[in-house]
Amino acid sequence: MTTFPTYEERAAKHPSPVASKLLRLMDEKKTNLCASLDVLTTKELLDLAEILGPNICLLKTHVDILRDFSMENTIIPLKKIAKKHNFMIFEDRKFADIGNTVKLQYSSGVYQIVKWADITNAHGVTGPGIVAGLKQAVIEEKIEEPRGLLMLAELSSKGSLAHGEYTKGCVEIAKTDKNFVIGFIAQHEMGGRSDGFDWLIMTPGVGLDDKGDSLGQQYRTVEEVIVESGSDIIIVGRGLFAKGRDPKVEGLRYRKAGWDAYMKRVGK
Ligand code: BMP
Repeated sequence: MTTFPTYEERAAKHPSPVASKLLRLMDEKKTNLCASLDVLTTKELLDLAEILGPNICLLKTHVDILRDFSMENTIIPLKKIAKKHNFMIFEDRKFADIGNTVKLQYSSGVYQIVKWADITNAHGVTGPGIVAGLKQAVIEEKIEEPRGLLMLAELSSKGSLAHGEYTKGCVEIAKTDKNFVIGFIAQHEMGGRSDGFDWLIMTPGVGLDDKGDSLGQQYRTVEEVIVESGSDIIIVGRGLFAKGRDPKVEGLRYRKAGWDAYMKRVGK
């Protein structure tokens, strides 16, 4: 049977400062839960961040959904809450253009993602220039805090075209920059820790009560994702805060489920 190293062991050896910081935080805080907050207003985002903060390692945003986004009223307070509760921020931007365009999208416009998100992600459809372009934004903007990128290797939605050769191609693109690319949004492990790579696998499409939604989302349980598929981080959205759910209660519940599954995986 394969033995899995702990988050702590991986943190100590990881070549990426972002991945290392995240793995250490997960170990110290005892959580592998990422809250995905697709909400319409800054108030809802900040309120949920405050409630869920103690139970999460990572908070995932889609800032283009917010009706009232601003650096001053959204990002500055969100960063304060992240510091207070010790979690990192992942903007789920899903970049998908040529290198030069994504460089501009990452650094400029209304959102200036490179300035505040520890982690962002990209599709592999345009080829390795996407990694180089995003990395150039970090360098040219002289961002001092470490930044990390996830490649979208597989998707949770029904009928997704991201599988087989496409997924393998994403792994090859990830290998072009092992300090900047920290892992994958995926449904399974991507080659484990072979060849000197220690990819972080973050998995959306996780739900303990529902099987999916009416628009193609498909949910798997925490146990399926962490123990059977070898993922590192569960990404949970509506399972935490949909109408009728108490985010405090659900935050604790998913955190415990995620941690218990991790303990089982590492054989503790
Ligand atoms: P929910 O748990 O409410 O279904 O939300 C899932 C979140 O994860 C959404 O923000 C979605 O954009 C994202 N996501 C996903 O559901 N499946 C993927 O394969 C990739 C994603 O980023």
